[in-house]
Amino acid sequence: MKTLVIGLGQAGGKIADTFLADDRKSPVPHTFEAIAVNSALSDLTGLANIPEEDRILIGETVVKGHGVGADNRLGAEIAEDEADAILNRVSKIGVAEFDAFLLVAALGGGTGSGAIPVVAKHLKEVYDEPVYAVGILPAENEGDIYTLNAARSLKTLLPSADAVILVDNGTFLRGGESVKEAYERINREIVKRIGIIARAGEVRGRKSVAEMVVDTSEIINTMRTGGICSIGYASERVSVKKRGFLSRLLSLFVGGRRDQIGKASRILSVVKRATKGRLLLPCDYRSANKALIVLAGPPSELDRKGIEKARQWLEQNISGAEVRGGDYPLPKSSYVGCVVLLAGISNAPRVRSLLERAKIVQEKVAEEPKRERDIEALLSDIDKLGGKT
Ligand SMILES: Nc1nc2c(ncn2[C@@H]2O[C@H](COP(=O)(O)OP(=O)(O)OP(=O)(O)O)[C@@H](O)[C@H]2O)c(=O)[nH]1
Ligand SMILES: [Mg+2]
Repeated sequence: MKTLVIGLGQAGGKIADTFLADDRKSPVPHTFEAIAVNSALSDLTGLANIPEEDRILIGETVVKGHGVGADNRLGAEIAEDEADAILNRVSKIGVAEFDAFLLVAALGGGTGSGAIPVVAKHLKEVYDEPVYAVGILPAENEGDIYTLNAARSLKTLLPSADAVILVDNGTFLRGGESVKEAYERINREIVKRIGIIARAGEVRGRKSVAEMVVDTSEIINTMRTGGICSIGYASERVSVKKRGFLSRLLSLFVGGRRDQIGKASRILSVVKRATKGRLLLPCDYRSANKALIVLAGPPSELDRKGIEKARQWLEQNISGAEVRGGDYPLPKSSYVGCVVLLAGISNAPRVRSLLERAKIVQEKVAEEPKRERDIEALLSDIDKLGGKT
């Protein structure tokens, strides 16, 4: 699935930049192209891979290239005012060669959080290609303003984008580690998982073609339900023996079936681990409406029956009935890796706790002007040093 990534704000820009770096090293390059949009000049200059002409500075007359300081209402206003500049760049890159847009932003900040629903809305108005979003949720300890920003941005984004893949920064923290120390790892994890899904159906220049191809329409159909999506990943090392003709012929009669059963059960166990393990957004996988499984690895390990069995297992366990599956042959790999995309999730405790906290913060913020007025009123009762008034 050829994808145009638009990174908004600092986190979005860094992740878009990582998508490009990863793409150029991959066996199927040019599956991703990327643009970065920001109101902070230094964030844009800090990018390493996105070409200069694809870095768009917005809001220069308002914030003078310094960012919006976590004010996502200002971020949204700036993006609305300068939507034309973003759309012009998109049309110059040429949308005809892309199958989908992928907008990426942290929902807790200002620029990306405010801009992401605005850009999604404008793209949907102009283009037929699906608009997907990756939204980064703040870790729980990042503070109230991030929580409120994320809740407001998410509420606006969900109806504007075709589907929203959520990532919880808090999930990936190791003991004692700060969120900042984890950024690079989280960003690589996002890019790896989405990269496998998008590249699986891209057969250009590929030596090994998949037995069960995951084509673009299957990804689009899985995400069509919209709503909240999460992505899981698990892998297992395999030893791929180089066998001669005689040994392969012999294995057809002796031990061949046992070999296949071994591979099939390995696939089922990797798929189960990817589904129940560390998802980008922790959630109850059983509440998903649709799912897509992509198995990547050496062709000899990608047992068709195993994938089918795993697909059936997931089909029986999620709330909806549509589970698609396919393989992505990587002849040189010594791992079998599995990506599971869960779409239309209705139960994610982290989203619930974020929205509950945001409601309390919103009420607190609404009360603040009243408290200020109270002090003013109290002060007016007090005489100045010089006497009355
Ligand atoms: N996963 C991840 N999260 C990040 C990264 N950089 C910042 N964040 C998170 O993003 C949120 C802040 O959003 P930013 O992207 O920095 O904000 P911005 O869009 O640039 O907006 P302003 O700086 O307010 O103009 C916080 O929750 C950070 O923890 C990153 O590289 N990766
Ligand atoms: Mg910033």
